[in-house]
Amino acid sequence: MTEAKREVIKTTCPRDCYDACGMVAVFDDGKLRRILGDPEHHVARGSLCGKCAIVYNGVWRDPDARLSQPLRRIGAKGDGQFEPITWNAALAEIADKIRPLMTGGPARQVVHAHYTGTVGLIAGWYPLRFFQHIGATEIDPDTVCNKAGHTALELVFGDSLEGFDPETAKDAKTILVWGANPSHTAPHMHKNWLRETPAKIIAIDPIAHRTATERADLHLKLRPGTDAALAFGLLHVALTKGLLDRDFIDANVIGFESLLPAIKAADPATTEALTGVPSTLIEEVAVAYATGPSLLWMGQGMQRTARGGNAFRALGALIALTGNLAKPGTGFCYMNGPGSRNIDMGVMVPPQLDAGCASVSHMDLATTLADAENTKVFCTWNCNPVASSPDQAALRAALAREDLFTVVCDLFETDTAAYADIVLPAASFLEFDDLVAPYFYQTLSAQVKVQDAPGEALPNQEIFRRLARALGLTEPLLFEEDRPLLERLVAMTGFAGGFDALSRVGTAQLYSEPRLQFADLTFATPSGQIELASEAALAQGLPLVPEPHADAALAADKLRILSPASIWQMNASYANDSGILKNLGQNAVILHPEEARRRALEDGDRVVLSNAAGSLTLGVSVSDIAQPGFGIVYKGRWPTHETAGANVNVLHAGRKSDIAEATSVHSIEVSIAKLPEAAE
Ligand SMILES: Nc1nc2c(c(=O)[nH]1)N[C@H]1C(S)=C(S)[C@@H](COP(=O)(O)OP(=O)(O)OC[C@H]3O[C@@H](n4cnc5c(=O)[nH]c(N)nc54)[C@H](O)[C@@H]3O)O[C@H]1N2
Ligand SMILES: Nc1nc2c(c(=O)[nH]1)N[C@H]1C(S)=C(S)[C@@H](COP(=O)(O)OP(=O)(O)OC[C@H]3O[C@@H](n4cnc5c(=O)[nH]c(N)nc54)[C@H](O)[C@@H]3O)O[C@H]1N2
Ligand code: SF4
Ligand SMILES: [Mo]
Repeated sequence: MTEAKREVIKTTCPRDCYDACGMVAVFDDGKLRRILGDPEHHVARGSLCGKCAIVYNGVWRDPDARLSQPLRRIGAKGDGQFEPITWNAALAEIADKIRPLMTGGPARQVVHAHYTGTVGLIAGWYPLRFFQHIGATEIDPDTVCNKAGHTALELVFGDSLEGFDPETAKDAKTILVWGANPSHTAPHMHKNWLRETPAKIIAIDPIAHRTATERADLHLKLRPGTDAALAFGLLHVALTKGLLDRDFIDANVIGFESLLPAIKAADPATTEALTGVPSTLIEEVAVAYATGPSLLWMGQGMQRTARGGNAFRALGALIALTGNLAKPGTGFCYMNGPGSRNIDMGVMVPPQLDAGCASVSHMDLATTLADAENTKVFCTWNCNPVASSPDQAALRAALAREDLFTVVCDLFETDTAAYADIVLPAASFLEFDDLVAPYFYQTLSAQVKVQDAPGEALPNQEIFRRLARALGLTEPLLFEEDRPLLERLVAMTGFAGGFDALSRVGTAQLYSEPRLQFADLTFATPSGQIELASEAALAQGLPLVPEPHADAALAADKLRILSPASIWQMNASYANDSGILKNLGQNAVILHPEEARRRALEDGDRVVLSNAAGSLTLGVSVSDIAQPGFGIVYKGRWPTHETAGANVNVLHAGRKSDIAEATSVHSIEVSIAKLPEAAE
């Protein structure tokens, strides 16, 4: 027997994930066998996360499961009945709908929603050129995810997109993981980065997730929505123990005096009463963090609350007043944007293309789509709103509008695609070249084609080039090819040898030494300093300084619902893989044993969660990873797979956070009622 000739191609996972794993596609005799973690990649170290190991060798490579041809609707909206059509016919039909909206100024009646289905720099950004050029209305992508945090950090530090360099963990004595769950959302950081650092790890999260239980030396199990009060409590201890950094404050910080009264009032007993965190732990963590050097990982989960922006500003005060910045082993990380590698995304979306676009919060998606006068065409790409966006019932009703022409561009026939007039099949990251700028490490990675796209599926960028052509547009930037763009983006980072050289190594380490965040101590705020007191905030209708806010406890008959990331799904991507579905089991609300007892509920009971936005029937799962006062329902199920035809977003009315009209999905309140057996 002769041995198969084995070859590998390196590529990169472009999911919206901190890890950005290097991968290898393994070929035997020229046939693609498996997608594995790249053994040479510093993060993956030979293994993908459990979910990607399943789907990249499952539904993502199953040509029968993928969309492979453009489709035209033949049934009622929402039924998902389609007939295949040619690309030319599909694009001509879409162009016929858009063209009349382009006369006389920006085509704002064309509304588009997108997000991070892929974070590839080309496939994630290129289509924006088209929508900017025609002057469409954009559903502001970050408002469904992390915009409150971005805006708050911009107010305080002038920048939210340059975080600490993870390489500096070797210099840190303490790492706070605050409102993030790496065990689910950054699995290799949980597995390796947090295990290998010599620093003391402190998790601050209402949920006893695996990072809190397996990696952390201490876990502050605060009540949801009480982060700002906790930050002030930590500052109180630091103040009384003389651990504030007066030199740093004098040189760099505006607003310390305005915050002092609230800091003085936030003694440990008061803070314990507000947050539920024992005062001894508050003191211990305050000393550890303030003594430093300390890193602060600012999770996206914790700003998805009604006062999430205020909470982030309060954390900004904690960082600044303890001087945990601009020294080895200090800093905060919300995320590292492409700019931390000198990549100017203005190259991808040149500002001069903007023909007068409008922007609407994702919290207003359903009402925007229901507005027949102002919304005529709706296009989604890189996202699945029916599964992931708020106000699910209202959104479905709006999408059912006969006079709304809907175009859905995806890899799969999602719940959103079921409402499309035209479905456009997208190629996946395995099927074309692209670049990934990871948002934790400040590295640069190549995404390399390892197989052909199924049928006639095309990369996002090619789809929108063809649509521009069908519309008769002539702006050259709408037709720029991928390759020169890839080369320009690589060149900006200073990596020598271009895209081909990068493809050979997979991931490039661009810096030889850990970088210092805000090394030159200049801040892009109006004053050039760290603004704890912010006139810009006042102008936005916010308080001048952050407040020690803690959400009040709910009435006894109400329950707060947190719906964070599941270990088996990537947002609502992956829930159509049979292996994933098997691992997920039945959808449930997780309740603490005490909470379950109080409501006379047991494991396996069926309950209805309801509020003004909608209702959802779920099983009960009793576990002490929750606390009394809230339940956990993981995000990411496909509504169509659920008996109720809905997922947790049917309970989210689209309530906005205090800053930037962003999501407050972790502030959902519901009533909970037990279903009699056999009812439903
Ligand atoms: N209840 C609740 N809801 C939430 C959240 C929560 O915490 N709780 N989190 C929110 C957050 S943080 C986010 S970011 C959003 C995410 O919400 P979405 O952006 O809607 O994310 P997904 O549901 O994963 O949808 C991504 C889609 O992109 C498709 N896709 C992948 N690659 C490509 C490609 O190359 N081209 C095209 N055209 N499509 C592609 C995938 O098949 C998938 O259908 O959800 C939000 N919703
Ligand atoms: N497996 C997996 N990985 C993912 C995703 C996924 O869906 N699945 N989604 C990706 C995306 S789009 C994003 S934005 C990131 C998000 O990454 P993370 O921020 O890590 O994820 P989340 O799961 O949204 O929320 C993290 C934590 O916030 C906590 N939290 C909720 N309310 C509060 C509060 O009031 N205070 C505090 N302190 N904590 C609170 C939750 O208990 C949860 O443990 O993950 C990315 N990675
Ligand atoms: S989703 Fe994240 S952990 Fe999983 S393979 Fe991709 S980058 Fe790695
Ligand atoms: Mo997100």
